[in-house]
Amino acid sequence: MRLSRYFLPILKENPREAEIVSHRLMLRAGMIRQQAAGSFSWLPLGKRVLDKVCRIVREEQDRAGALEILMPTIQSADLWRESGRYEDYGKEMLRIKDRHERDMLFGPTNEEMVTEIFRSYVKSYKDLPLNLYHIQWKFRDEVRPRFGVMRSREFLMKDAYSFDLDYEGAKAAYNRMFVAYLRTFTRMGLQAIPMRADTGPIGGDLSHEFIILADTGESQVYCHRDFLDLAVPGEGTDFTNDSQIADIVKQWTTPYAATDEMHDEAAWDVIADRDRVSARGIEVGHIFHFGDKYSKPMGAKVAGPDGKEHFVSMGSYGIGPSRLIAAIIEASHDENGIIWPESVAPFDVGIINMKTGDAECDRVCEELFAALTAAGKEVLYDDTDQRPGGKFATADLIGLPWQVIVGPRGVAAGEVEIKNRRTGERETLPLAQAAQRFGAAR
Ligand code: 5CA
Repeated sequence: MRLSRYFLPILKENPREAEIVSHRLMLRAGMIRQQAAGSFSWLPLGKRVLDKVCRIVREEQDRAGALEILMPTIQSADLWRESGRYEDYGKEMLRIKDRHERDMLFGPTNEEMVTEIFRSYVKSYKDLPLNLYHIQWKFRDEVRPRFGVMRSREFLMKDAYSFDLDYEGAKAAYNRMFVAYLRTFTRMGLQAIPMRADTGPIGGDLSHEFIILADTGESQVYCHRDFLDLAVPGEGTDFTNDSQIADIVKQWTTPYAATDEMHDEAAWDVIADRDRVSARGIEVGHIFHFGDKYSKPMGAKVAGPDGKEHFVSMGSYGIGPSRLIAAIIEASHDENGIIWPESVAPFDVGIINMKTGDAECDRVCEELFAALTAAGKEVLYDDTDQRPGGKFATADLIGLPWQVIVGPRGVAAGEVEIKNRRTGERETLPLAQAAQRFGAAR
């Protein structure tokens, strides 16, 4: 992509409304545009990151055996009357009437709708286990939308829903999502700690929040230092092996970890001072087991091996991709801007032409741009006529992992400079090697 043809509305000044660094940097880097309280458009740079985050989420859901579907955002109130949540949900639910005066709502979550799908088709335990997920916009009329996409009213959610014959099956499904979550967040460069959590309006008796430690987090959390060194399960994890998956969950739930609502002072007191981590945290994922809370009132049942009918045992599993992007920035930035982990960076490499219009600089940049693109790299080529200082500032602000800097002096000597955004390390390389460095053939 050539920057001269791109839409990257960079802000020079710090927007006054942004209280935390991720919100400030997302606005300054031209990733998002606020449209109303707690509602944002995703501009090209932001959309690329959102897509990469969703792709990782999807890959790990699929690996764990979940199946992707897509349900509508607007739901019928009647479904929610069946579960009893239409009255209970309160002001956070955006209620709408259609032209026939029928009560509708903008979905804050999808337990009812997915249970309706399930009960319409699945009648036998032989079709279980089943886990259906989608990635879809949600609306919650939050009292205090704030911090940009961190707590917004309209936000993207990956929500998965598992159906099993009994508690044992449902626990195995819960465990698979638990392990998938560990892998998902690690792949985005985040250290997420699973903590016992309150179930709120979703309900149920077993629940974990996945928390990223950050000073700007909205929750107070408590955990054992051991979590900081636990190894995350690798790509080869066998999600069909229930006992292996249960062992991983056991390992990750044995040290103490709880959010404020679930905090247990007695258990906390026995942990040595040096092992205690009491910090602020950002909730990026939340998983629930709630048994027959929805299947019973909504009549979702299957015939079991005993020939009897059983209400299915369910769980739901949420991740907020839009919030995750803010969390990644909170965890990875410096005074000059964002530092993207390679897995979610909007582009892999930025090429900075320090003297656009200079025939040799232009030629070298074009060659590099072509070679890196051919090597499968996503490249943002700054071919604008801004001064070098401005280009460097933009490159640091948008945080691509690598910068290739092409200036007249280097080009005359047959060299370019490569900068690693994270470490700040710079290296001067002969032209031919620069492209090879990013995997291009000679
Ligand atoms: N149905 C369940 C799980 S599928 C559910 O709704 N869970 S939740 O309420 O905990 O939300 C799931 C995830 O969505 C949260 O962990 C968080 O990452 C994200 N999320 C929730 N509210 C917001 C919000 N206001 N803004 C941005 N992301 C949010």
